[in-house]
Amino acid sequence: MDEYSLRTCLADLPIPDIQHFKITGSTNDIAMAWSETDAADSSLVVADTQTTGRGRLGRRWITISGAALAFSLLLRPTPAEIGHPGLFSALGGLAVCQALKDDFNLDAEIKWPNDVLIKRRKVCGILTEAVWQGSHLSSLVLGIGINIASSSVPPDKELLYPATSIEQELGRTVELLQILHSVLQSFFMWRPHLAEPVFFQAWEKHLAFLGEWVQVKTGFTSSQEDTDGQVVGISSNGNLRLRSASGEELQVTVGDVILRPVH
Ligand code: BT5
Repeated sequence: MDEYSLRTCLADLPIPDIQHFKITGSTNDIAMAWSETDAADSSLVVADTQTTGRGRLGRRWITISGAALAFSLLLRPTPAEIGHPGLFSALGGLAVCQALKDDFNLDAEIKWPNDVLIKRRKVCGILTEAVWQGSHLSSLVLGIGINIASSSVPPDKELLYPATSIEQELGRTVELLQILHSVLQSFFMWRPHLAEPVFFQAWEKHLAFLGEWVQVKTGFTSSQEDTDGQVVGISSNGNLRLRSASGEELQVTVGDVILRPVH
């Protein structure tokens, strides 16, 4: 990707400034450092490849140059948004789902809290990180990685969950920049609706495993505390709502969702 095409392609979107790297550690790190300056809301960092791309809990995110998208939006939350930092990953997920539907008629789903799946394989990972000044939330960095070409899909030994790419699902090549534009365009379309009923309706419409029995790994330690239940929906603060075998409703605030293994 060259910087001129990037700027030209995104010129119609409300993005005040762009930093583009052929190679960098993590676009989230660049955006977080940028947020310490007077960088404006919706500034964008894009990289062709990342050497230390990351997921949640210090996990690694792999970005293959020319085959994948890796970008981060620096967001200065408005007073209306500031109370909902936990909903931005879903906003990113919704933007990706909508772009894939509008451009390619691909049906994608959001695996709570932060993955986008096509046919139950991960095509996109999202990491939202907050920058605090004392107790004030000064910015949010919304990082999105999308597998475009087949060569972007890491080998199985690197994966916790099966992965795919847009080209693998479509069976033809696609333009990286076109997808970046579509995702950002739908992000800006959805952003004013964050936390509105229509936002939760759209999230639930795209929610993976709705009505199915899942296991949510919430422990992250050797003594995993798993929560089992049937997926009911999303709560107004972005928690995953489950119904237990005894019919009780549970809410999960953090974790990794898998279909419940059959014993
Ligand atoms: C995520 O975390 O999926 C969030 C990934 C966010 C990446 C973007 S790229 C731009 C920005 N800059 C960054 O440094 N990060 C953001 P999590 O749910 O914890 O999943 C991480 C797991 O996904 C890893 O442990 C691997 O199993 C798997 N993985 C790594 N690279 C992958 C890829 N390219 N495609 C599919 N799965 C991958």
